[in-house]
Formats: sequence, structure tokens, C-alpha cells
Amino acid sequence: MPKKIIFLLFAISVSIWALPLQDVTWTQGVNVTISGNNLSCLSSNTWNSGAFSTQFIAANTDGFVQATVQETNTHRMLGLSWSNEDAYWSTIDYALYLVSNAQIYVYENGAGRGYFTGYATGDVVGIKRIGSTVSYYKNDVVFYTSTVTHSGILYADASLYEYGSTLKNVQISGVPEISSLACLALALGMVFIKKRIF
Ligand SMILES: [Ca+2]
Repeated sequence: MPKKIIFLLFAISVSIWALPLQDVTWTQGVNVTISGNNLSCLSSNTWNSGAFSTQFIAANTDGFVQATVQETNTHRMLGLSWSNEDAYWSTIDYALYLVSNAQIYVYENGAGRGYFTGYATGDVVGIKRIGSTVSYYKNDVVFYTSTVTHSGILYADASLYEYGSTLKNVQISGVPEISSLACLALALGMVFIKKRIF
């Protein structure tokens, strides 16, 4: 294969897997108000409110989901899951649990991993996957690394408890998308190949 074609195919493959940070688009909302990338709970003191992201972190790809804390006196979980079983807290594969006493716990598929740190309004909290290792962070500082590895696709998953509890400005990284650069490379490649053949 000509070197130019190899280069173009390489450029296309790199561009298709660009991994920008983007706002989560929520779907499968249950008892929540969805406003942009924000969630607000409509249930009253029951774990029957949640939503799931349309985007996902690609398999074998580094990525994260994070939110900016608003209130410090409610219960809600933000996490990563490979599927959306329901809106309940215990079906989130990797859940960062913001508790009403301003403490952060971690739960994974319903199994408690413990208490790790406090939180305040304005903190950015999230879960990231590097390689196959999943860890939890606050303001870019990791406070717990999971012993359960995962290398497949992962979606943002959320569950909220009290009426009015929120998950704000939820963002995700590691999402595959075809960028404009990929489209340009693809167009140039098509022109180049056409000239070579015809
Ligand atoms: Ca769920």
C-alpha cells in the first residue's frame, strides 16, 4: 500500500477517536427533571430517581465522568455503569456517593467501600478509568482506587434520593466521535484514492 494512503488511514483513525470533554446528555430519566447536563430529583425520600447518559467512555479508553457539587445536605450518587438496570443506587457499577452530612462514600454494585473524605459546594467530584483501573477523585485528587477493574464501555449513571437534590454540570470524557478533522482527512483520502485509481 502506498505510504500516503497509510498516512491518511492513520490520520483518520486518530481523528475518529478524538476524546474531548463534553456535557452529558441524559436519557432514561426516572422521576427527575433534566435541564441540560443537570439533574434534579422529583421523588421524596426514596431511591427511585435517576438517569443514564447517551454518551459512553469507549472500551479500552481512558475517560471520566464528573459533576460540580451544589448542595451539601442531600443524598445522591454519580457513577459509571456498563448498563442501566434501573434508577436505584445499588445497580451503579462504580458509584461516588454524596451524603447529606457532606461526606463522600463509595459503593460498587451495592457493596460499600467506605467513607473517604468530605465535600463542599463548588467541589468537582468524579470517577475516572485509566487503563482498566477505576478511581474516584475530588478536585483532581484521587481518594480511592477500586480493586474491580473494567475495560469495556462505561456510561454515566445517576441515582438521587430527596426532592430537589441535584447533580450539576455533569461532564464526560473518553467519548468517541468523528471530528471535523476526520471528515477532512476522509475527504482528502477519497480524492487521493480516486486520482490513483482513475
Ligand atoms: Ca441506573
